[in-house]
Amino acid sequence: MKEYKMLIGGEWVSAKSGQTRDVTDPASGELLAKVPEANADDAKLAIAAARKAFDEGPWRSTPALERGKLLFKVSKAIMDNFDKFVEMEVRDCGKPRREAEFDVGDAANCFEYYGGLATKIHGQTMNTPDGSVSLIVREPIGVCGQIVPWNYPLLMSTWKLAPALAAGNCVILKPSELTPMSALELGQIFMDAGFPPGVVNIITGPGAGAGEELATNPKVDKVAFTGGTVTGKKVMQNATNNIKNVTLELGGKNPVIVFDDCNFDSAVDWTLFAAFANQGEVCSAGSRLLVQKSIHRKFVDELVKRVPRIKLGHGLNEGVVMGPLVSAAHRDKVESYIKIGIDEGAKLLCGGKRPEGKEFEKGNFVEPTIFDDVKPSMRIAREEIFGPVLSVIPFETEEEAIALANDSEYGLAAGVFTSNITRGHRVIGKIRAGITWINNYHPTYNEMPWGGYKQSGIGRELGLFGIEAYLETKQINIWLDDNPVGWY
Ligand code: TXE
Repeated sequence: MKEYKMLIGGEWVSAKSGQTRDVTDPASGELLAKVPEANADDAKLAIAAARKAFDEGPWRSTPALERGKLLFKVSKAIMDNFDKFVEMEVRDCGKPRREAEFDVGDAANCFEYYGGLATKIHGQTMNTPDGSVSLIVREPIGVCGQIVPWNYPLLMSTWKLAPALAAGNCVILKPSELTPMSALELGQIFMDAGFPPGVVNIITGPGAGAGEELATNPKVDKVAFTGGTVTGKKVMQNATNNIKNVTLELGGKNPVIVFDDCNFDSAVDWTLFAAFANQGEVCSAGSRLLVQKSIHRKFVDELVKRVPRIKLGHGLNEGVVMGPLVSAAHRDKVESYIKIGIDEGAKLLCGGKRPEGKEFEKGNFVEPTIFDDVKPSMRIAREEIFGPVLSVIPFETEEEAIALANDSEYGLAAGVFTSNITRGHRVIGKIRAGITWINNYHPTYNEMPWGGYKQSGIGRELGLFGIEAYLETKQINIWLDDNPVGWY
């Protein structure tokens, strides 16, 4: 058990109230750590530290090359501590080891990517009509509040920190109260790398209080949030206080469309991964399977046949590819949706319950669950469950598949399986979603923009778009004629 402090203004501090929160392993209930329970007062201190570092500190004038090199150091330190981070992520949020390994590697690569981009922030020059020399320059936005969820603690922290720092901002990061450990460990890496005090502040605490303060406080220039759509709406409302720049990455009810001309085996494999990777606790999870009627029965039978290959258990155990849900409360929510699905008349094909056996007794496990004959109007077809629950809806024509796919308040991700690439392009072109795949699902690239249409969010993270989200734009017009114009 480790006792953590949080990082404010370059110092490791306790919460002003002295309160702490227990962090437990969702697979075993084991106490892992105690972390400070920040409230709005602590958030205000962190905001003041970031404000001071931005307004008075050396960060804005630190050459981009130096900022980039510091981010390279962070990347290297993550890789030097690869196993430690992997184990921590598995224990903290319950993911299987192989997925934690992807996350830690991706996080290191993301810091490296944005370290490289720090020196590639360019402005423009314009030929203005009166002959002035006109420049467009890019500047950091200022102080950024960054609020991240519990499903990818290290990676979501990274997606927020790396571009913001590359662009020259100062930040206050708040990880989820359920999974704060890797963000705090990252804090130590920032200190060791030599970031000036106050440039990176990390506070741990709940959304009500600490999180709300980051969204509301007028000294914060931007708030970037990843989490549920209901919370995202609150963050956006609170951000109107001082018209903050806002980036939101919210929920999804993402369709996977399988046509009868697909590569059958590969489509089955990816469909299971789409739905059940990270226990389905993924905003981009392919949780709605739209499958063409001509192969519906065969496809669903094959899915069900392969489900027993999904080994549940503690993510550190050999061969485990599905861990527990993050908390007992979240398991209750997922189980309530399973009950809703049964009550609505969907056909439960497999799962729907907790696994039996001693190793599962103390964890928040739910078996991979597939519902067939789901009607598009059912709640399990419309609402984000955020667990290992797949809803299958059969369709007949391409037009019907597109209409069903778009029949959602969300628009985060989508997948299409077909061996007709023309059809693949045509269908994806008509789907209102920001992240799409043809003939696979989930691979995510630091170079590619991540974010959603409709109620799945505003703005994009990652890639060049990700650094854009942390830059202001200024025009500078230079008059070259010394003679008075004679206006008056
Ligand atoms: O997330 P919240 P919760 C979805 C998923 C899940 C549901 C609720 O469907 O079942 O959201 O999960 C902070 N002001 N996703 O309640 O509330 C909070 O402390 C400012 C989708 O765990 O969105 C945490 O740091 N901040 C998702 C972060 O917001 C607030 C990932 C996310 O918490 C706040 C997670 C407030 N008023 C859940 N209230 C995705 N898109 O990946 C909470 N927070």
